[in-house]
Amino acid sequence: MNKLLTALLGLSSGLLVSVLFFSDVGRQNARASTPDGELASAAQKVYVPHGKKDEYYLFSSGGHSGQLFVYGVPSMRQIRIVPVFSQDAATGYGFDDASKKMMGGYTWGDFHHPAISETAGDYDGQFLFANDVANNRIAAVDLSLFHTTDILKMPNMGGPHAAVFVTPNTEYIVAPTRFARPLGDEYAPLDKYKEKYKGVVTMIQFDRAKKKLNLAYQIVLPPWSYDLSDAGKKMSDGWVVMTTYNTEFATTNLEINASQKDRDYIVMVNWKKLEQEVAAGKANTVNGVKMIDPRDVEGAIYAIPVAKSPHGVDVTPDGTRFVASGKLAPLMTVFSFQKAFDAIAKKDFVANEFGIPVLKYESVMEREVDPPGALGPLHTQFDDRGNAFNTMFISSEVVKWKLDTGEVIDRQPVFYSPGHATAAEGDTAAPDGTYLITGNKIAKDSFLGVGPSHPESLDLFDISGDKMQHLMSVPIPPEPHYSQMVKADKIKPKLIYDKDETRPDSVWKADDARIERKGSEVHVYGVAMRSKFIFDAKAERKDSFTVRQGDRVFLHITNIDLDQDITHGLEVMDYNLNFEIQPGQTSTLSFTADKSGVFPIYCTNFCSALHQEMSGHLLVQPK
Ligand code: CUK
Ligand code: CUA
Repeated sequence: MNKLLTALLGLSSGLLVSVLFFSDVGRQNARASTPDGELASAAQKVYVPHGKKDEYYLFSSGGHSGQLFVYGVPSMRQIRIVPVFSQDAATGYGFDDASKKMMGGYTWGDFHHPAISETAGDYDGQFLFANDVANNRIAAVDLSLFHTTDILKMPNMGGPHAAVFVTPNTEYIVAPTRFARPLGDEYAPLDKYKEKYKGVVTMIQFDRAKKKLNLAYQIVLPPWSYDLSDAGKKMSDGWVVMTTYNTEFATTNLEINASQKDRDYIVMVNWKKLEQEVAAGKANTVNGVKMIDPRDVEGAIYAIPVAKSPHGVDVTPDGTRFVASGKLAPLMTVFSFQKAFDAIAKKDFVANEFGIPVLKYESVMEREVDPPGALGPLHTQFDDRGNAFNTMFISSEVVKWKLDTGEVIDRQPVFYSPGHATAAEGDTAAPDGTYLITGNKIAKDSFLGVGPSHPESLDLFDISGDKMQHLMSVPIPPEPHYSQMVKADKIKPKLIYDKDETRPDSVWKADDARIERKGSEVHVYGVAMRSKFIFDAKAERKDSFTVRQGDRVFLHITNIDLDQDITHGLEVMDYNLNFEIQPGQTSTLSFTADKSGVFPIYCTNFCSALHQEMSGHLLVQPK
């Protein structure tokens, strides 16, 4: 870690450690001396008594846990963990047939950036999209059920880190890659990096009615690393901006070799133009996906020089500008879309890199914002009064500044080392300007010790005044990258599964529970209800069933308790099986009964006073 930071700053590691150390002591002292009145005001602002609900949902990425964490703001109570890319024992996600198939053989993911579906540049609260940087997948979560409904595997990609960002009407979910790789899963030695390796952006469409993700087309790019991206809105609608690093084409020791040049690039791509060209049949097919080279399309791609190895790039709520965060350069750079459009019209190019026209920095840059001593800017968020908020990873603070003038208005310490920040509705066309949350990588002394590794944390700020007020810190499992904060009334959770979610294998009446044998396949169409399982309505013991060793068993279980929060679970002892069935839901879990004997089945989700009695037996007759 220190080595990395040293490389970032070009400081000796001893000096760097002391910089960090002194700044932390300063923070601890500042915190200890907070006046009682301020503490009481902070406590009052986060206290949500029972019977009242939070104002906002916070949907936080779970990083390498692969899951989605749901919090209420301002209480910061964790309400739910929604399994997305990783198996989850409690719900049976990744174990039941449908979710197992959706996960495509993977058992985990690395989820960095959630994106709520948008209509007219505003969160519409219907779906949330997630990226898996490790296994090149994008997921869709249905926010009425808080359930992952689809996962799409993307070919030709090398880790969709700069994903996912939606265009203003969710026309596309945009997923640029982090690592360049040879296209079509081909082999090519690293010596051939510049010729054979490619960067790729995947454009995905989402069918809201079918709740399905579809690969639309891919854009092939130079073998740079694409770090973050954002979609234009209003006057910049139709464009996507992306930060790059490693324009040095380093293939080893990146901490040094990818930080050589003073400038990397922002890449601007016009997806509306590319969409037309793809529709006109101008794309090749690589690995089964339509792929277009934007250099073949006039006006589709430009590069803008930016301070070396930038991290976040964020489009302002009005869509007129985008802010790049320096990471290795201690400054934020504000670029103007209008200036970029003018420079393009005037062909104000300074170079051509890999066939991409490079716009003149001075022609597109509007201002550089360089607060003294603020180090490691990573991400930018916005309020409704023309202010921007930047996380500073190294100097461990949030900086509030005016977009129009670059004037720094406030700086507040963060505990510690923030990555992203999330403002209320902060990346929409209409931010709220109420709360800001930082996702912190280091907790150090903040909480009771739990061994050598500490939790990550979230810091909550009230940003409604001129000065930000730190309200509280909460520990969070790894790893908070980006999150989104959406007004609570935009989310419309269902109380029970709809009948239209019903599948052919649902059973709605206990009397219809039955067992059908097809050769060596045994299909159990059963129900779960308070406080029993009924697998076979005609059997003497309705809650038990018998199969032969080696049979393939399919448990299709419907929870017929159509009542809020009456969830059942079903385990099969010694078979390593458990899954959950929510009210009105039908789930299928299949397994091979390869062990003979008697295997108790019980409900794993405490559902009634007679929950302990909710049980039965699987009997497996030996061969
Ligand atoms: S990244 Cu984590 S701090 Cu993956 Cu969005 Cu910037
Ligand atoms: Cu059903 Cu416990």
